[in-house]
Amino acid sequence: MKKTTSNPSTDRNLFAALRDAFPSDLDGIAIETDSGLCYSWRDIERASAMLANLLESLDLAPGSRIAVQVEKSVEAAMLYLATLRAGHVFLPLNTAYQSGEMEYFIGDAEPAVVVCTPRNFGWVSQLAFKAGTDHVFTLGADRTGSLLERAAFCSDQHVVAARRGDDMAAILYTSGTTGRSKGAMLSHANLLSNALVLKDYWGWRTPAQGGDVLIHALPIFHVHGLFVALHGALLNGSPMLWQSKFEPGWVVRNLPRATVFMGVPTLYVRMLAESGLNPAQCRNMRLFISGSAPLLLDTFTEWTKRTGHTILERYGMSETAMLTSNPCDPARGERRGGTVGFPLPGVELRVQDDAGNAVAQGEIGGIQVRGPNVFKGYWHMPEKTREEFTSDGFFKTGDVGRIDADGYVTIVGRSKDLIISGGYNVYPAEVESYVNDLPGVAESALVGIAHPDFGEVGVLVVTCRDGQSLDPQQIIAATRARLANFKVPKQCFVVDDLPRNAMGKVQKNLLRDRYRDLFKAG
Ligand code: MCA
Ligand code: AMP
Repeated sequence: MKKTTSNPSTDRNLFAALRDAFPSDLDGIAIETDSGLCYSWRDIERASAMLANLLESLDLAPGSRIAVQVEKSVEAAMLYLATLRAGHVFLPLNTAYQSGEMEYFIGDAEPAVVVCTPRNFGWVSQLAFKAGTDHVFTLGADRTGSLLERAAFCSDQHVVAARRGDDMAAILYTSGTTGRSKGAMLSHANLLSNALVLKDYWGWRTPAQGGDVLIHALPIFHVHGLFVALHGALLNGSPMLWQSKFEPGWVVRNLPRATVFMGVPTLYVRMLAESGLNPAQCRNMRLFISGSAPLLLDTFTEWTKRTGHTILERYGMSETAMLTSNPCDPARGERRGGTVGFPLPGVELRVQDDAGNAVAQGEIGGIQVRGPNVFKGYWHMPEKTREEFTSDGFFKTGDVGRIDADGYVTIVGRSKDLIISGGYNVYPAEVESYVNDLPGVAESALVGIAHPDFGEVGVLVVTCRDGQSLDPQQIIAATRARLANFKVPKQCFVVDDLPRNAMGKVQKNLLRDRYRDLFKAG
């Protein structure tokens, strides 16, 4: 496990730092939801204390994993804070994951506690008990379920568990290019150092400075919504307008009440389709931030035309949280569309060729990073961890890019075989391995094709076993039955052969060319 250089400001429990930033008036509104509920800062303090006390009452070993697959709700966010507060490790899981995917995560992470939706209790609890989990609770989006019923009996006073910066705070699973998903272990200091840097870099205005208000519209089971957005607001004592599931009309209607918005490119594309989006509606907005996937130059330009605001694009990973950002402060430079800006303060970023040599400025190569935000390693995968770091401690991102003369970083592609669809990652190897096992399939290839809404989507190309026939719709239906919905190929083609190079490797670039215009309008 990699060691973080000890820094007194981040050598502590992340929750304690977030809590210190709450405004002095604890009765002010911290979160207002799209269903009209209001939570004060005191509510956050008390609810996270009660849930932390519930976790402590279970007598778990320090650093136990708390695996959570629930719909987005303020209570789910409280459970995250409570996990930090009690000194355990939060393991968020996308609600789209189905039983095969969940079985792997639970089996691999061996959580002491699993929290699922009341609807999924039957099958999730079965998987969890089989994997040795002692406690399974339920939490519904409407505040129902056994978790809150049990927490209601717990004290609302709680002393934050002492944690060192190097202690693990969360595990985020990111799929592997081959085979198994990897659990990225993030420490309190990884997350806190990143949140502190972003607070300064994005110029968060404290309540005393007129205050920021964040529209929180992203899911909270990935880095963007759970860390970048939530930590940003909490560490600044900023209220949030909270949307349980992104709906562009709601966001546009609420823009006059907000100053900061964060989204993946698909959210911007969908908001641009709203007729109510105009400069007047954005009059109080200070900052629009995009990340998780490439923001098309068209979207960047169109957004400025429609709103008068320039989107700030930044770049990060589950393993590292945020790495680069376009400037917020004009004194640092302009926001350049098509680039992801500069390495954040404290982040060292370099571009190397395959032989491990630095490329000349402006040349393309593999992006490598080092810094206090870079993760501790992959859960139970020391070999894999070693492979992904260089001997001098840089993490190989698998992204390909260049740095221009002004220092702006541009991502031009990926060396990893990954499709980013609407901000979610789809690893072709995972989908292909499932499809290859379907009756009648000889082999398959999943390629990422440009899509006007999701940026990129998976298109599946399959060949039949001799003498058999395949129905593309049935293949898609089979993937829908087993894989998270965002991994389901948007189209499937049955072909005679897959194109191969001299080494026998499938030439996915040729398939991408063949289907390039599949989703183009007109
Ligand atoms: C839903 N569908 C998708 C996706 N989402 N297909 C491909 N890619 C997706 N992302 C499917 C649904 O299953 C459905 O299929 C059909 O598309 C239409 O669903 P729709 O109702 O339009 O979708 P939605 O529920 O509105 O979701 C779209 C969404 C969502 C709001 C863009 O995908 C989303 O919240 N994305 C954000 C992801 C995110 O937060 N990523 C951050 C990762 P069918 O009709 O066939 O059933 S953190 C990260 O990447 C790093 C570290 C970073 O830098 O931030
Ligand atoms: P994940 O580890 O699932 O969070 O996905 C991280 C990956 O998302 C990175 O390695 C990049 O390939 C991609 N990514 C994140 N932000 C951006 C961005 N602004 N532009 C292009 N790719 C991005």
